[in-house]
Amino acid sequence: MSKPIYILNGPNLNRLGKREPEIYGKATLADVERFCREEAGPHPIEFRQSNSEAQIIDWIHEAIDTQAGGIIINPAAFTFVSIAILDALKMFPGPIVEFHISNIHKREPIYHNSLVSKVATGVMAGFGAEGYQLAMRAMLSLIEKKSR
Ligand code: CA2
Repeated sequence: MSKPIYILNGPNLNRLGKREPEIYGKATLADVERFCREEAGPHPIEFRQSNSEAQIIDWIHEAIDTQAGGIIINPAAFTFVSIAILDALKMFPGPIVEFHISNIHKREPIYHNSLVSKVATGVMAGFGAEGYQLAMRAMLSLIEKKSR
């Protein structure tokens, strides 16, 4: 049985599709979960969202303790400020894909310095909510390469 891929989403992403469609598009978080499940096929996934930093850290610990196959994480605003999430991710031995719906580098300077990028295997930004599918494809490929 393959090890599950964790898809962790940070604060405010539960509001996706309801505000600022010019930046984040019209897809809801439920649509995003569907994109991920479609791309993952039979590969098990754990799709989660929380507005709490502590909850996200606990889920990263869960991924470590259950030897998850990989983590795709959109830490949202925690990306730029959470040393605690960075420290938790450092303990995860598998592939990590940092994902952002918008191109954070095209935005205001407060969105430019990701702490999570320092530990991510790869970073994706600016492909819209559908980009989660690309992130899942990238993750499956990283897991496949690792198992060969
Ligand atoms: O582009 C992304 O995915 C972000 O991670 C989204 C974060 C932002 O802080 C990052 O810089 C880039 C913000 C998420 C806010 O979510 C909303 C959802 C619906 C409507 C408004 C905001």
